[in-house]
Amino acid sequence: MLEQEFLESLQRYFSEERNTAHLVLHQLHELGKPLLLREEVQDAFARMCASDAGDCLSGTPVERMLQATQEAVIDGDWLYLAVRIRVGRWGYLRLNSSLMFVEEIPVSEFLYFKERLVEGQRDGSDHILEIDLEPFLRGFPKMHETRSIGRGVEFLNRRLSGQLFEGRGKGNRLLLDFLRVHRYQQQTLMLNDTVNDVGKLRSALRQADELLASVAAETPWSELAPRLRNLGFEPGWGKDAGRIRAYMELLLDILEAPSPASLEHFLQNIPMIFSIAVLSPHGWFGQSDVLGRPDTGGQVVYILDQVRALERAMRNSLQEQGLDIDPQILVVTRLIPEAEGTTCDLPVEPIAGTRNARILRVPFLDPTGQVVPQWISRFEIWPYLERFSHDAERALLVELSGRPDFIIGNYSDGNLVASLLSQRLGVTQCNIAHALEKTKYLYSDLYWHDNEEHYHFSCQFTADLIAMNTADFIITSTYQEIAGTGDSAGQYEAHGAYTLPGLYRVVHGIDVFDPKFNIVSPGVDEEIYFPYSDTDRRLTHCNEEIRELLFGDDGNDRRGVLSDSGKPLLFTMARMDTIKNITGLVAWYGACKELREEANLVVVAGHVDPGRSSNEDEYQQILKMHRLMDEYDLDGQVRWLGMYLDKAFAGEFYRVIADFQGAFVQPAQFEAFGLTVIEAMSTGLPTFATGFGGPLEIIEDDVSGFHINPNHGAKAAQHMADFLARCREDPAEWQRISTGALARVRARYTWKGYAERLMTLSRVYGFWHYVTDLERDELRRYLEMFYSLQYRPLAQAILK
Ligand code: UDP
Ligand code: LCN
Repeated sequence: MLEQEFLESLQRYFSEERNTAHLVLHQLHELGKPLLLREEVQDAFARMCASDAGDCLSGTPVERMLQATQEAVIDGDWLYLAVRIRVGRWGYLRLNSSLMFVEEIPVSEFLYFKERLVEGQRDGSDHILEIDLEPFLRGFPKMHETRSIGRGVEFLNRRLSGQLFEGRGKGNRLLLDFLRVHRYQQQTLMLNDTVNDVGKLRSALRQADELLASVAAETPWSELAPRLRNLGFEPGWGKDAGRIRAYMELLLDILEAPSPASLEHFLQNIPMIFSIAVLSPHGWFGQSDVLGRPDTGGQVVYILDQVRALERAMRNSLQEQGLDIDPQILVVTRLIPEAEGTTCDLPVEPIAGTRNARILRVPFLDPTGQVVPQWISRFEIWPYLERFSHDAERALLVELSGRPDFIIGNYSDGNLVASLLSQRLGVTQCNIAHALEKTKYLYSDLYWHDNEEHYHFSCQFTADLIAMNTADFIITSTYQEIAGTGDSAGQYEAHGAYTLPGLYRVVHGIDVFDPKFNIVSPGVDEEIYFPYSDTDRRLTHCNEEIRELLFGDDGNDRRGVLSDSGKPLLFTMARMDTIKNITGLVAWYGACKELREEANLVVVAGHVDPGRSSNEDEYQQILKMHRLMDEYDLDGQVRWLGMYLDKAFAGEFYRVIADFQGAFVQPAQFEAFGLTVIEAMSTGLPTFATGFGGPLEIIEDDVSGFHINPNHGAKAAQHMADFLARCREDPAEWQRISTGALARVRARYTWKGYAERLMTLSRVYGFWHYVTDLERDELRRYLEMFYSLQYRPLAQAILK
């Protein structure tokens, strides 16, 4: 809803300043486009302001309206606007340039107008399935401040702990019950049956406190166990007297007068997660030789690093709690019999750098029960997931000898399977999107039909909607992933309201103010991506090979030989798909004389030989690269390596580029997060990265790197040339950004911090799940119906 005051001022303006208002609407109509994006509206408005008539527009409600417009839809005299007044706050307007009136309309009317644009006037019924999840969320705590977005757990703790412990000891009783449910296999943890009311718990805690005060703080649990057991305590309170006592005192404080902080602190250490299932069904999931294949990128790197960090955090925390338990983590993915030299045909594979984590592979079965032997694109996997979820469940239960304590979904398919599994098993579910496809492709919702054959977005967006609403909590790598910036909508925010014409219309899909959102940013493997200046740790044995790669002959999937090897190197590395925009960077470089003078360009992406590509998008990009190399005559200044660098080698590669006082460039049209950006920064390499997506938040412009606008390539190239020229004159400039980059990653992007936070969230949400009805049964039932009636037929249709 728009603010009443703003609406009234707008209406007043339309009646009092009819001429100017008419001019504005007329100019927008004159653009001759039925759909206008924010930038187009802004550009048009800037032109109006610059014209003679434009002076009087400044400071008017019309200016405010257009500044906040995210989307405009035009048909005849009608103009419909989606207006984002603040982060996460939307309103919808319709305006008529003949009648000169403006009014607020409901979101469904705005979406209906858009549908008509695509479908034309419908014959007969206008009926379309309308999805509105808002009624299910009424009465559920919701945040209001934009600064609270992504900090859901803090809000929930504050809000619910107050409610829970209000009046007549209900909260204490629930807490007691919660402490009595913990078990590991046959072993009871925390409290045994003798402590069956809050009075007894208090009394047992007091007696334990006296006992613990009388022994040395280092006295281990094993020595104290017989006496503490008599009081009702089981393992899980701490490894020694000092820790047990501190933990029990914390509980006494909570029973006396709880605070959100003490409750979070207490829950942080509850031994309740011993095994985790991480779902990532699609693609090639392996530990080597898989990166760079279609669909296989940062998600695999992320999960493997995440698992290592989680295992470490779980083990530390269990040890601190005095439990000799080996945590188990299983990454559940699909088994691909035609594995092409990878390990993707192995049913179980231990994960290097862990004690007990494994990849568990379960094949996709087709409707006749036959194993699907080959890799299939992530856009085609929808019909296999339901069956996969059952097969994976059986395999998981066997492998873990029981159900997991926590399920993490990854990407749309993993999140959907996580939803199915966690509902069947009654386990806390966390989602990680990695990249929400809807925001990656312009109008992928409105024109879903046109893309259906290739992308099956109808399935994916339906799966996303179900999974984001079933998840107990969602973690994101950045704030912008949830709620964007002051100017542009976030990836999740874009799922608030949209339409798939002819299929269904979503008037309330997800709310960025929902406390299920938490920002937990990933990190880099610090053994691999360390600063170039850590000379003792450098992999000097790689130097010769790297020099050969950079300056050796061409041929053998390499193109270009750098004629001046003394210049700084600009480096880029990514999967070669259109959105990564590697060809964009090559074109900017080719066209910028100054940049070509300052630096050489090194590209690690795709294949130089198009015959080696197995993917249409990559193939087209490769052909374009060759065209650009020819057109700009780049063979002496661009070194293109058609290969994937092994992880450890990649770490050293970034550092060698830093030795050359070079820079890393991430030129994507959109990047959901961008692991390469934090990798480069953590080696101390100044980085220029796209302003669309995660890098906008990772990098503080001109402090820890630079933002570039991929739509303004010439400017971006000049920006890089200017920086390198400044560095040439004064090496302190390069150092300034390099130091800023290192500091930024250390402060914000570490796996240790990630793992500790995620484990805390899993426990806290698990607790709230237990003591309140956060499960929202009505919503669950509604989504089950949506799954059966909408998702299933869409998915099954893919195989027909
Ligand atoms: N990568 C790599 N070698 C290569 C190309 C990429 O190790 O030759 C790694 C890169 O270091 C990063 C990941 O692949 O860890 C790519 O993740 P990012 O988030 O940048 O992009 P995505 O591919 O997920 O879209
Ligand atoms: C997917 C992407 O597209 C990247 O931007 C992320 O960095 C990666 O997943 C890991 O989350």
